[in-house]
Amino acid sequence: MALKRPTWIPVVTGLIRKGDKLLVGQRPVGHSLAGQWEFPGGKIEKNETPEQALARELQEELAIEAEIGPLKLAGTHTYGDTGIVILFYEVLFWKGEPKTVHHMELRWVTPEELKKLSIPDANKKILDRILASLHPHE
Ligand code: DGT
Repeated sequence: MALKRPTWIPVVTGLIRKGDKLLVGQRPVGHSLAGQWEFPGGKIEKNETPEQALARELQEELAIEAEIGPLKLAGTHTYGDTGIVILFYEVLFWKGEPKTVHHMELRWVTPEELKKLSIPDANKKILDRILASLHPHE
């Protein structure tokens, strides 16, 4: 059987931290994975670096001016014919207070709370690694 190759889409997300909490947003109705809790971010557009794409997405989705920190880890996932390569950046500093511009709701959650939420499979399968990447002394 000939396998159909997925088209790969690069996605950037922010691990936006305040103390031991992370910011997650509930994906809006009308988008894929509606109702699931995601790390804010989105697809990299043409002529953007990953960091520029993430800064733009955080401005558009949360109305904050973010300083994009280090790349913490990457993951891959396929949804049917589409594959995503997802890059997770740490974000520790920003200007403004995150606003619900794009998501249905925003929440600051502890790792334990995050484990109980419905999150995209792309994130669920590497959640332990995502959380471990945030430990200050590895
Ligand atoms: P779509 O997927 O065609 O409905 O388009 P958008 O605009 O809702 O998708 P966007 O720009 O958020 O693209 C991110 C893609 O990556 C989307 O297919 C969902 C997937 N994804 C998986 N985990 C995450 C995550 O933690 N954050 C974000 N932003 N996207 C994630």
